[in-house]
Amino acid sequence: MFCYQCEQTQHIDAVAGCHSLKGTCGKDAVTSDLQDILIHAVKGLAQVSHRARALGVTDAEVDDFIHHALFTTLTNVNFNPVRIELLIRQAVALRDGLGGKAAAMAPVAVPPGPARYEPPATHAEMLAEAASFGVRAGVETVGEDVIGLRVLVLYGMKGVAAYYHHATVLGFRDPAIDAGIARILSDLAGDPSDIAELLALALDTGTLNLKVMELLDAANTGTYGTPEPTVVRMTPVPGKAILVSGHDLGDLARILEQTRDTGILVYTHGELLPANAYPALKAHPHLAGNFGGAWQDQQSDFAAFPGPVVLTSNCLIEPQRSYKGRVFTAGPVGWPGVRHIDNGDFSPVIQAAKASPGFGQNVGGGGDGERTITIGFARDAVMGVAGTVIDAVKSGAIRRFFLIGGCDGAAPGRNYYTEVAEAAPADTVMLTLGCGKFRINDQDHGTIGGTADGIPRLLDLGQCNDAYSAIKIAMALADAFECGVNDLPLSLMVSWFEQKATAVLLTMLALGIKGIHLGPTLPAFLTPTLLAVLQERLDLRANGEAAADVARALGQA
Ligand code: FS2
Ligand code: SF4
Repeated sequence: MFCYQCEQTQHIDAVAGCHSLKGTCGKDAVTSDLQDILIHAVKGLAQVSHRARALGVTDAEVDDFIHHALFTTLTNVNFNPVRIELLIRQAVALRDGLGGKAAAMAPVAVPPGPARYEPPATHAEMLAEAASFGVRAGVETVGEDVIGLRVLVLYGMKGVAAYYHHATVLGFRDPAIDAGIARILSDLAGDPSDIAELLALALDTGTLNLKVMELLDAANTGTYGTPEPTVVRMTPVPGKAILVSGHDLGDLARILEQTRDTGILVYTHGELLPANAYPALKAHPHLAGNFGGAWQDQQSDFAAFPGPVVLTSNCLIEPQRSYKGRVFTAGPVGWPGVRHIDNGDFSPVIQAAKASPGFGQNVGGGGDGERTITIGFARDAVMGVAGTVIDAVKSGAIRRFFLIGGCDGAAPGRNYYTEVAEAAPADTVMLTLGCGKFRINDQDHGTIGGTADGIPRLLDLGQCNDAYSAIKIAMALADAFECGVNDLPLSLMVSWFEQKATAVLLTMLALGIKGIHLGPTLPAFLTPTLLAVLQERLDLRANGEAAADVARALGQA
């Protein structure tokens, strides 16, 4: 196996990457190799889909398969080699079916490369070929920079696929996005080696991702309403309970509907915390609040939860024996031996909740009392008070905005984001999003001016999927001040972990947003040459010491 797609990749040898028997995330070598083959097969499907589209032949099943299959290969999503192998064979079957339909319209030459992949009959034979499909195959010929750019595009496309998947399961799709995904993957299938061409492909990926994030925003708000500032209970209440983790609002909505009037309470976990701010979801009286913290805390959170846990997307960590029997996966997620719900019917979860003890009468009665936090400052909530915010900037009451957040992880360097929030002075506003918010949302940061009705100093924009809100707020502020986004009093302290963050980074680069601090460490696949290009063109910065970075942002250093 070789994988270096996420921030927690291993740094043991000269080339950083997980390449022993198991990655840091718990992905084993067989699953990793099969995921490489799946990517190869999906590229082949995209080659055929791209060419078929030119003949007017499209297939929604193929389009859906592509983003679903890519999503299964994201960090912390699917660890089940049996399901990955099935997807490989399905990709080839769909490719051949689509190729046949296209050939009926006009003779189509099957392009060289992944479109000609034929999976061997046996699992062992399939694995024996895996090395030739690894992300670093051919590095001796094309060099590290070309490989780095190819994977930058591939990982960005994985993020695009994940966001698009969340939109399509709510019934929102866009033929132009399907075409864009097929085109970029098809281009990648040709193993481009020209640096300028690859840079253009990376920016195309960022531009496509902006479209996808816009569609996902429309899907979430169109289906569940516009998030509104909401006080969320963080301590549980007595009763039978289900915990829902991941990002998928649709699965959470289905669970809420299917548990209506059963007496079972539903709690969010991790990246589903923002779901509590959507009007149509919080209207369910049995959405009882949030339990636990970010994904990296799940082993203690899930062990302590007295009921079933549903993972609707990343991030899944190896379930411990003490709670594995209560874990369910849904959608693209998988772990061997963990029950999977793939038809939207959560009855097995409800049965498990009824059979579990639930929270007893003494729950939440500890010394801390009831804990709450306020969330729901997506773009409409922030822009609803735009006049007040703009006046506060003009009067000097708000000196600067800091966007602090993104994907989180367990690495010690991630304390940087807590330290940035601590160092940010009282006349600054912090925007946060993603699971990185859990580093800063358990403290009271007060309000601008310190008054009860002042602008809160910490505004939670939502999931990492809501990076679109942050971009729209920045653009609206730039319009209001008649300047460019790069001229705003705004510093971007972005934490990255997995491939959705790569997609968002490419979007920011495509928009020409400069001066992003990216950490806690820079992606291992970005070579020194590529980093130099990004630093020169976009002033991409590595994290320094938190207080010094804040002082520099404020012009004090
Ligand atoms: Fe967090 Fe994990 Fe949201 Fe990333 S729950 S790091 O994949 O998607 O942010
Ligand atoms: Fe390693 Fe990250 Fe790949 Fe897992 S996803 S194998 S931790 S680089």
